[in-house]
Amino acid sequence: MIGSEGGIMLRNQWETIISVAAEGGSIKLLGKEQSPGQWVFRKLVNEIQFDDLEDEAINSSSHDRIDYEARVVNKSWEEALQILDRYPWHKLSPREVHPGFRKQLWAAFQAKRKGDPRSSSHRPTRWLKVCFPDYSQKIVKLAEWLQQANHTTILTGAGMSTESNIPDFRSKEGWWKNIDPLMVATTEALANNYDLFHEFYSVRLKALEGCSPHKGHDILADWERKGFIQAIATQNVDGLHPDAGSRNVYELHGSIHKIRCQSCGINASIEQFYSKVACSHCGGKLRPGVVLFGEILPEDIWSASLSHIRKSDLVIVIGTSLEVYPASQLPQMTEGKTVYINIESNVHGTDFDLVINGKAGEVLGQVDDLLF
Ligand code: BV8
Repeated sequence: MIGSEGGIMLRNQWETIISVAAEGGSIKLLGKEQSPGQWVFRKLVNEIQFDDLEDEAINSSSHDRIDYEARVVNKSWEEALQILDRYPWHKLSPREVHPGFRKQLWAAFQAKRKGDPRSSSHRPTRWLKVCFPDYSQKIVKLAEWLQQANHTTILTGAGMSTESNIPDFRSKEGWWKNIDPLMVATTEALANNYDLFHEFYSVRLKALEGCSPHKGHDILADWERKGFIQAIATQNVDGLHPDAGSRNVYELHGSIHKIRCQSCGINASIEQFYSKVACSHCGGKLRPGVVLFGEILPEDIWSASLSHIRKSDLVIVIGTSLEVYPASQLPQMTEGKTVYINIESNVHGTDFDLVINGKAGEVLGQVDDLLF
C-alpha cells in the first residue's frame, strides 16, 4: 500500500538502506523502522536524468543537480524494490548498504543479474564487498564454485556435529581424549571386553539423546533440495544429516541407532541394548550398527560414495581429521576441485584446492548467504 506521509517525516529519522551511484548522480533508498521489523521506504534521487513524476524537487544545490525526494512512502520491501527497479540500480556502483538489508539486497541484485545475464555492466565483486564486507574471498570462491559445479559431493566427519553438542573424536575434548579407540571401537573389544564396549556405546548413545541438527545440517539439506549438492558421504554415525532432511546420505561408518545381534544379525531396540540383555533370538551380543575398526565398510555404501566422488567436479570435506582409512582416501579420488573446511588451521592445507578455517555451521551459513 502506498501512502503519502512524506511531509510529516523528518529527514534525520531515515536511514540509508542502499545507495548506488553512477557518474554524476546517485539513488538512495531510505528506510525508517516504525516498529521492530516494520519499515517504510522512500527514495532520494540526486540526478536530473532520473526525474520521476512522483518526486518533488527539494533542493537545487548546483547548476545541473537537483535532489528529488519521493513523497510516497512504501510500506513493504516489495514496493520499495519496485521503486528501485525503475532505475538500472543493479548496474550502478553500490556505495552503502544497510546491515539489516544486506541479504535482501544481495538476493535482489542476483535476481537482476539472472534476468539480464548478458549485461556486462554488473559489478558483482563490488556488490559482494558492500553487501558482505566481513566475508573472506575464500567464502566467495566456494560460493562461486558451488554455483558453477554440476556435481558436488560433501564428505563430513565428527566436526560437522560438534555444533550440535556432540563431541568429535580426536580434538582435545573428543571421545578419544581418555580412551584408546583400539580398546573399545573394535571387533576385539566386542568379542573379549564386552563390558567396556557396552559402556562406551551406551554413553555415546545417551549423549545423542536430545541432540538435533544445527544450521549447517539444515543448509546442506536445503542445498540438496535446491540442486547445489548431489550427495553426502558421512563418517558420522549420529544420523543428523537424515534428521535434517538430507536424502542422499551415505553413512560410511553405519548408524549407532541401529542395534543388531553380532551373531545372527537380527535387529533389536536401543532399550534392549541399554539393559545389556542377550539377543532374544540366539543369545548373541547386541551391538550398535557402526563399523568398528577392523570391519569392512558396507560395500554398497562405499561404492555409491566413490561413484559420487568420481563424478564430482566439486568435493567439500567438512570437519574431519581424515585419519581413518578408507574414508580418508575419498578426497583424492576426484578430479574435481576439493575444499577442506575445519575449525583448526594448518590441517591438510596443501592437499586441497581451497582450505577454509572456521566452524562448519558458520562457514556454510556464509556461503549460503551468497548463493542465488
Ligand atoms: C577397514 C567406530 C578394511 C564407530 C570408527 C594403519 C594405517 C592406516 C590404516 C590402518 C592402519 N591400521 C588399521 C587401519 C585401518 C583402520 C584405520 O584407519 N585405522 C587408523 C585409525 C589408523 N580402518 C579400519 O579398520 C576401517 N576398515 O580398513 O577395512 C580392512 C579390514 C580388516 C583388515 C584389513 C582391512 C574401519 C574404520 C572404522 C572407523 N570407525 N569408530 C564409532 O564408534 O563411531 S572411527 C571414528 O573416526 C569415528 O567413527 C569417525 O567416523 C571416524 C573419523 O573421525 P573424524 O570424523 O575425522 O573425527 P575426528 O575427531 O578425527 O576429527 C574431527 C575434525 O573436525 C577435527 O579435525 C576438528 O578440528 C574438526 N572440527 C571440530 N569441530 C569442528 C571442526 N571443524 C569444523 N567445524 C567444527 N565445528
